[in-house]
Amino acid sequence: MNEFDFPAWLRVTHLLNFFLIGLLLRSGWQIIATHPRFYWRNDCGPGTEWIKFTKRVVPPEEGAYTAHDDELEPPSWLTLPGGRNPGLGRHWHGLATVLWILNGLVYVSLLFLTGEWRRIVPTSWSIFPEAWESLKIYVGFGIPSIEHFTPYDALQQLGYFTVVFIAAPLMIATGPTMSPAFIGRFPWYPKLFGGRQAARSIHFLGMAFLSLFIVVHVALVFITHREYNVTHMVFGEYDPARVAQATTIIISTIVLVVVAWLAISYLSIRDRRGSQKFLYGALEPFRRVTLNRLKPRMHRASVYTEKDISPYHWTNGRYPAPDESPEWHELAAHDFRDYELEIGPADNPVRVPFDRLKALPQQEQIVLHACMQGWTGVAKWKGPRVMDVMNLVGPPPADAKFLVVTSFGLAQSMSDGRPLEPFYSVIPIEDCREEDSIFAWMMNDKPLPWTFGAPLRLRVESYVGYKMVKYIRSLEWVTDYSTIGDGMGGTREDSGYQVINARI
Ligand SMILES: Nc1nc2c(c(=O)[nH]1)N[C@H]1C(S)=C(S)[C@@H](COP(=O)(O)O)O[C@H]1N2
Ligand SMILES: [Mo]
Repeated sequence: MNEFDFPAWLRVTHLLNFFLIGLLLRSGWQIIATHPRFYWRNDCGPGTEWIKFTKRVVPPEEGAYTAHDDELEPPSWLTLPGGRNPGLGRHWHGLATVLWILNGLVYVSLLFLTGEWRRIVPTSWSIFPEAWESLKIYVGFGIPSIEHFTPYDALQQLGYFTVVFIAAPLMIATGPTMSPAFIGRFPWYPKLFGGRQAARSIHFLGMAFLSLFIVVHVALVFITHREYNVTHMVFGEYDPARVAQATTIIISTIVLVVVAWLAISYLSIRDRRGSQKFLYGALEPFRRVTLNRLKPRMHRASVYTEKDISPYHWTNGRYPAPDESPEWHELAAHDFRDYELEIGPADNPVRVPFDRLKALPQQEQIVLHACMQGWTGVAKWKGPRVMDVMNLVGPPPADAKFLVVTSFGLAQSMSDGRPLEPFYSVIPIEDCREEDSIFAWMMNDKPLPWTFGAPLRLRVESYVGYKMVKYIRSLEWVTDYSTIGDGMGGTREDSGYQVINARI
């Protein structure tokens, strides 16, 4: 019927694409479940969603209901890996993205190198009237006759073109707006899409379009001239004698792929620590040549202004309950006037009075806070720089590699169910030196509210939110963190299986 064949590379990349898209969609849904609301504005204020997948109502008072409380628990047959595992979902999304892009590059390169691009790139404007004719036939539950398939009919060709050259690039372009490391280096980037939440919404709409496409596409393969499609897909050529065989092969392949998707979910849940380490290891080489090379910039402050400050800012991590930290409540009762920051080893720290921190040079920054769950908020933070505070007790020891920041507040859960330990995070020394790494004690021109980390909280703007410890009790330089907690570099890494001490 036409000069196009279905070479092996096309059939293989097509199958791989199917498998990888499944991983992308399912891990993407996992990420959505951690904050099942979509917005156009960066504030993410309650009631400003344009679509949401939860019936829960967010009380207007900040901190009364945390993002953690809002998380859904999707089943493992639906999402990757399922349950409350946003950390692993994000890891899988990252790995599937890398593999899907590599596979896509191979496909598109070969498409152009072999001249096969004409199969999906329309070369005449007549595609539009022809597609309109096709549409009329499909809508009337008819099928365009086989001469119109070169190798696809006009409507399908337009559909494939849109998927490969418009939707896929848009997904790739909006993805990095959800990486704090990327927007730390290119703070202006999300503005191209109308802001971080608008980009997230576009990414969601792209997902919805691709999902719909997949359903229609698979249906059409079996409905329109099935004998041509199935034999082409499997054998690369039309063979009326082998239609049944091709159909069986396709259906069993689909079943195998679905089983593989499910197996990956259940295996990840069964060994979460193993999956975390495996996925971290698999992605690290790619991070090394991409995100890890991005040195954050200081001009972030110029991207957001006073008028961008969010009227409502989501929270995670409540202030300590009275029985969790009587000490914190005692300090809070006196407006933290007696607060002393402990710097150094736990058995012999230097106690730095709050006033000395306030007497250091102060830095103010209006920035976008991005929680890895998906919500964002803009606020103005003020406080001394991390290195200035640390230098109060002398220069870092020669072997200092990481700063351990520990909270008065406790973790929400522990990986092995042991009694809750204080929330903490490990920050590499080079990130402490970043210009806008500060210990904030002011938020939006007022002393830090209880909910947002009083009396002192960390801000490292190129990080996802979970590294920014609130209610800071103590700081300590270490050379190695493998003996602290579960040894993964922080509470969220230990018990949330988040990415291990890397920029994401
Ligand atoms: N002590 C403590 N600090 C914490 C947390 C926590 O649970 N406890 N949660 C972290 C997470 S996941 C995020 S997104 C930010 C939220 O900061 P915010 O509540 O000021 O918006 O705090 C981080 N710091
Ligand atoms: Mo977070």
